[in-house]
Amino acid sequence: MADEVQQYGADQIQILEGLEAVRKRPGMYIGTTASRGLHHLVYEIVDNSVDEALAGFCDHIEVDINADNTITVTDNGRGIPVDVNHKSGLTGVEVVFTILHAGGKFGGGGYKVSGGLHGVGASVVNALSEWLEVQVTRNGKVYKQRYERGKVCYPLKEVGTAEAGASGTKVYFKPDALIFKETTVFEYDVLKQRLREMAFLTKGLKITLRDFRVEEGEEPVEQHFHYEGGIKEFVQYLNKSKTSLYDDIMYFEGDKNGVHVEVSFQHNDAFNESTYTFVNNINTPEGGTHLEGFRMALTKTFNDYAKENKLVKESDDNLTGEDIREGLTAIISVKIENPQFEGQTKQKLGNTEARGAVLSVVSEQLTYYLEQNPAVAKTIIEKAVLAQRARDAARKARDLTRRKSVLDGLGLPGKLADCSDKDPKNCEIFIVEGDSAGGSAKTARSRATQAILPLRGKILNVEKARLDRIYSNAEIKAMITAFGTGIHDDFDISKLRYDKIIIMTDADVDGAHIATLMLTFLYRFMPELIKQGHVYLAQPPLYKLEKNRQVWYAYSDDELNRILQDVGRDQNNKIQRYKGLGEMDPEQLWETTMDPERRILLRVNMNEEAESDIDVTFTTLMGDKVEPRREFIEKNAKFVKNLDI
Ligand code: 28G
Repeated sequence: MADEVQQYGADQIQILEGLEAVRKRPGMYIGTTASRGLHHLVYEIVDNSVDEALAGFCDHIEVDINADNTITVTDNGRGIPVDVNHKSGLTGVEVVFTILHAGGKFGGGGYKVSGGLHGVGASVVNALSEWLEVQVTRNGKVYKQRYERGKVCYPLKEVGTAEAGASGTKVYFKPDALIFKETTVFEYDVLKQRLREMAFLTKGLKITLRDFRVEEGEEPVEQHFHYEGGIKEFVQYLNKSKTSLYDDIMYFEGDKNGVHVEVSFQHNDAFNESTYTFVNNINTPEGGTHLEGFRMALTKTFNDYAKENKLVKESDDNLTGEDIREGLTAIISVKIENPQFEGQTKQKLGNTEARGAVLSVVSEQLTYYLEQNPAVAKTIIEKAVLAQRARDAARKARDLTRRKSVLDGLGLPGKLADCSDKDPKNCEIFIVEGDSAGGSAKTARSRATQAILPLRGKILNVEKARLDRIYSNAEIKAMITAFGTGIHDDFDISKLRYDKIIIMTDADVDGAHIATLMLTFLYRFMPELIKQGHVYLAQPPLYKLEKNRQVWYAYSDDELNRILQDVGRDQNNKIQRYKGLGEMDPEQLWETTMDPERRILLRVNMNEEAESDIDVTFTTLMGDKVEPRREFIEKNAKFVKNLDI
């Protein structure tokens, strides 16, 4: 293709040097060249379409994952300008795809620091693609240009006439395997999450996601995301499997100090808060000024209302923000010209004008809403008053446990059979359902490095209990103490006493439920353990097959069938179905589930990209000779996907 490349002027050389820099240090521009960075390419292109939608000219974006893992993004906007800009001597299209805009969108840490109209990421995507083709429909004509690893293959050319009134942009690209060495395979669910979020954040916008990687003759997988209610529907979606405290979903919108503010929220009967904040459609997991403004508005408005309407006594303590936010699901979305991102990972909004803007939009409109809807106001305040009382009780309970040094890891729980090795890196702890299985596990374990903590019966569902009950729950206290890290503000991962925390429950529905409850606890109280990959699920077998003094274990019905196929179905087969861990003798438990050389563990992952989806996904971690089991495990691991939903 090189001979087709245009004549180089000084400008072109500069462009090539710019895109060359992107190829040399891709991490600087997309954060990582692992799977996350690969998916980032799609968001960069889609961002440009979303910007066109925000400008009011586009209402449909289609994203296709083609059969060969290339991507096609299509929008029905105005089409990127095709005329030559006199200053640069380039067409608008070429500017968008070849000029690396000053500073780029990414700070030193590789995080996006500016969303803005017609974002600057397209040239980065172009630089990191083996090839990229753009097709623009505009002025009744269709234009096309192709690039290879960022280099222009031919000048923008007219390739046809458009249908009457049609306009838009289509971008078709193949991520460069030389850059994305780990993987060039797109994950449908990852794209789905982000595109759904984009659709929630841009009301009225239709986004279609299609996956053509299907068996021959089958229809592509296809999903549509389209929310006329925008973030109000986002809140409804997040609360859909919860019991809301009232029917309305608050929605406030306004402009102030050049900040566009949108806020939506609703309370449910649970106790945790789920607030997600966005700046120019970019998630800000560390919050910042917009979140502060929202919290100030909520605390002040509800306290004022409660006092004025005598729902609390004048002499009572104020409700704290935390009390008012108990059970709150909220989305805060601001659009701002020059967002400043702060904090370690640049995920925290710094613009002070955003604080005032959110504070004033929410205070004003919420005050009015509460006056018009006294029943809703009363419901929320009553819940907050209960939270206030529980908080007092919890503080007392916590102080008590602290004094006993239980949470400092001094007194280990009596039920814990600890390991002898004191180096956490070598150690693992099995959290085992039931005393009898706990007994087998204690016998079976490798004493030096494996600790066993048996838990009795179902553990407390922390989603359905207030802090005072949680802190006084024996099973939860035992876990906290055994891990050694403390929780919440006291959490310190460097004190973790085991490298692996392995949840070992029966391979049935009850066992799955118990595992879910434990994961819920870990997720809410020690999310770092999950984020840093310390949490695992053990995989006990479902069947034992004996034949002619040989033994096989099967971890699924399918696997049992496969084995039976191999060994032949006849009366010499002795098949035992394990109803629980307790039915295995220690030796079997060791062989099948605990022996690091032979067992299968699932590592629990948290998807930090789309945290609003609160999903927990799994990857497999296996010993040798277990390849056929993978499929089963991946399917069955889904039971804890969407813990929160
Ligand atoms: C399908 C995948 C990605 C886009 C537009 C539309 C305009 C535009 C895009 O302008 C600004 C300034 C001059 C080059 C703006 C069209 C005003 C009037 C646009 C997209 C850059 C960019 N008419 N649609 N960019 N110009 N869609 N979709 O990229 O120098 S990018």
